[in-house]
Amino acid sequence: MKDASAQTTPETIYLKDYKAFGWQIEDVHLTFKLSPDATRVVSKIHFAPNPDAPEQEFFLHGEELNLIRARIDGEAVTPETDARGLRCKVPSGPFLWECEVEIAPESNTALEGLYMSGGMYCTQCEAEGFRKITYYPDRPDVMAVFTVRVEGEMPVLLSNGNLKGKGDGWAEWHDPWPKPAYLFALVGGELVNHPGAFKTMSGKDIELNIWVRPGDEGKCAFGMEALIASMKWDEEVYGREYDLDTFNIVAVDDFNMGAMENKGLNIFNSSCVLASPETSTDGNFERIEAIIAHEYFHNWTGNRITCRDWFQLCLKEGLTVFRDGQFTSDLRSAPVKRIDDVITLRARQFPEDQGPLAHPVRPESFQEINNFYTATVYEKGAEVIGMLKTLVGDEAYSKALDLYFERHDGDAATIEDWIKVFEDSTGRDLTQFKRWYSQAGTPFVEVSEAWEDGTFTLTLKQHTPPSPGQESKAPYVIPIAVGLLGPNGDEVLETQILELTEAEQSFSFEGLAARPVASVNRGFSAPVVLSHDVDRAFLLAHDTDPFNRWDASQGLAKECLLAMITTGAEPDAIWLDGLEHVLRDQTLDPAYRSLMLDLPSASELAQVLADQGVTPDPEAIWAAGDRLVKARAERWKDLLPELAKEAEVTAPYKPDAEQSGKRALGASAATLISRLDGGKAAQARFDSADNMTLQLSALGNLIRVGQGDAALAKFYEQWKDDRLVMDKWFGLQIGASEPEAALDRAEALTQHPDFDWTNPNRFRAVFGALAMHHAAFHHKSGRGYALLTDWLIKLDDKNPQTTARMCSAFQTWKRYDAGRQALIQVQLERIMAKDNLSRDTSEMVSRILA
Ligand code: 0A1
Ligand code: ZN
Repeated sequence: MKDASAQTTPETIYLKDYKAFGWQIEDVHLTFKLSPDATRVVSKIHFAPNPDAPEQEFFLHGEELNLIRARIDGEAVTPETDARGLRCKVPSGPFLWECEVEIAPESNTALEGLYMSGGMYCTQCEAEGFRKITYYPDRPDVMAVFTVRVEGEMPVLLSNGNLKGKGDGWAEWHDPWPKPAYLFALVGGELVNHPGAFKTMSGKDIELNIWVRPGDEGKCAFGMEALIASMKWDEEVYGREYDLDTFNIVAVDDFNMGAMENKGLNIFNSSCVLASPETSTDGNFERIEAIIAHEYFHNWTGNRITCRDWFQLCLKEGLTVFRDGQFTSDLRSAPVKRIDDVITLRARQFPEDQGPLAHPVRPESFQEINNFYTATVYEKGAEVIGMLKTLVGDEAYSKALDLYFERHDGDAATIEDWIKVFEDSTGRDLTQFKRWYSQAGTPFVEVSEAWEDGTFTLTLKQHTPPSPGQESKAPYVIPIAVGLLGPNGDEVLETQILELTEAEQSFSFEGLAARPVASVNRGFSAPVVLSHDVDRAFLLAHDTDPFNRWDASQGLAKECLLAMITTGAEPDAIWLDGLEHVLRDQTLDPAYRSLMLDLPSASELAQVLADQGVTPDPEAIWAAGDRLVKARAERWKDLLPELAKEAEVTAPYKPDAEQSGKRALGASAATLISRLDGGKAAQARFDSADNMTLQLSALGNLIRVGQGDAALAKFYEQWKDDRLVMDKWFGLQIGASEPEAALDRAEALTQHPDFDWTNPNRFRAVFGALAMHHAAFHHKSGRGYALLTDWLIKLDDKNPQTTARMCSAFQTWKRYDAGRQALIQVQLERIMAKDNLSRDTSEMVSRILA
């Protein structure tokens, strides 16, 4: 029997309905008496009427709370409660609200609010988790100063702000900076700290700590270095200084996302902070550095200036992603970072923007805000800021940011505020630019050329296809960076920014001696799909813009694979020759050359085929990719050992850009070599590996050539007690296998005793790997779809957030043939029919089905 009440259509919230809260909060005092099944939370809050708000009933959010008592100005009251919160008659002037609730962190498996992970208490309040801790106006525009007393038997008791006192079984914290409830945090546990220190630009000494479970102390040093580097960078580049006495980071094993920027007490998924050379890959190190920076940078872009409402999420996320990208570019290689970002954008954001889940960078409605922590809000949000910076220039960008911090410090701001800062500081009208925030969909830009009497003309046409709820789109302001190359490959026109503002517009370049070759959208200056009939082999050979040189090769790779898929053509020799030339150029960064060797993903090829009106066949895409890899291995059999040799690292392991670039090139070469020698060299690399980067890439190569079983068993024995390494073991054997073997392995792994499916990292290790394995997931039998669905249905009762997020594996379903679409539809309908389906999953699946 279905529970009818749980299946009623969830309420939709609209941006246009925003209304300020009727009260302001002077201060909040919270006392926690921690207990796994009966934590008591006592709150004392001074409310005063908000003169700027419309009159309204007093409503506090509250979910899954057991109300023990409530008082107003010392008098007991009996509020009306329902599943969403509490209503109460309150005095017309200021009053003191006191309330006690009981909650059970032990049985909180949604990992939202106060929950337990490996015996430790921790919280996750963004976006709307605080309402599972106590009754409160849980909305980002209500900001208050918090004082928190934590009582519990654990030796370490943490909250936001500065430590005011502690004793046996208690600690008291005070955060002087007004903050919204989503930035509240509390941690209690048997933790050990890796300490650090930082002196700020004005000479203040800050105590730093990374708190971990005993046994993980050896994996904190890198995170601490990254934190210190971030603090320094934000002072030097943005003039932002840290503002508390202490900065704490805590590692938690059960976490739905990467990390959380709670004021002064960042909580991290342990996979995003713990690192050691033996257990982490170079990629893990780089990601950890970026996430630590991201969370730290939120202290200003997110915490000191927060969002008025959740529709403005990109205000903090787009800007903070943009800032962490600048940080990585400064510390490592800017071109490599740009290419990595575009790979992610094309793999994650473009499919979202071109499918049923498309939404604007600033959405206008939602049912469950947790479903909008998306690649569009984060990554496209950052691209929009990049475009703004390109349009106004570096200096004007810095000035605008100074004004933003000066004008809005302490505010809960909006995108309008953000845009106004740029308008006021540059004098530019940004009305049209703002469309990037309100229109969904990836723009397509078509480039055509004309050449006459020394004048070269580029005509650019923009078009953005319809997306859910938005049938027609107005033109965007698109900054297109263009350079021109002469016939001998020399640059005859340095990079210029063309501002495309019309649906169609022409730009002329006069006085040229010969017809040039145009390098368009250099550095991926705008997040668009470009179609330009250009001599890509020439750009691969000569482009001075490293991004476009790489992208020329990607374009050739796509053309080559499409021809192999659709006509059975042989691999394109001209492209492979051009690529070989780049690979042999030792003046180029090894990391860059390794990226040159990467092929476009199967999913991207499927999208390109779909864009051309051809229904993608996952089996054919897999077969063509496999044929191309073998052909490249054969063709380059002399070059590969040379690259492997050049890439050898003899110095002690360091996860810096230089060494990791070499290892990446070495791994690319080794992958191809393993296709020639049946895995002999990979076995030797695996046996002698003294770091995880090497060990894991060798293991992947062995699995791919069908020689992985012994190595997998050995790896398991070596690492079975390290949960983060075991996540890699689970994921890799699916990701590196041939399609049918990948499905067999995925099915078997879900029965493995170490498959702790309630842990989001382990769940994602298996199902993330399956969903990313294009040919396995889209196997014509439908096995991949059914397996994922079985487990999504199982997980939904425990953890709606992770379930909903993983449903996006189905978002591209309309690209495929009728048979596959029917198989997917059955699964999506099975999810919809589940009893008590969560609001999160229900919203995602209905949008995908719509
Ligand atoms: N603000 C965090 C991301 C985050 C969002 C939601 C969470 O739980 C539902 C957790 C973290 C960031 O951008 O890093
Ligand atoms: Zn963020």
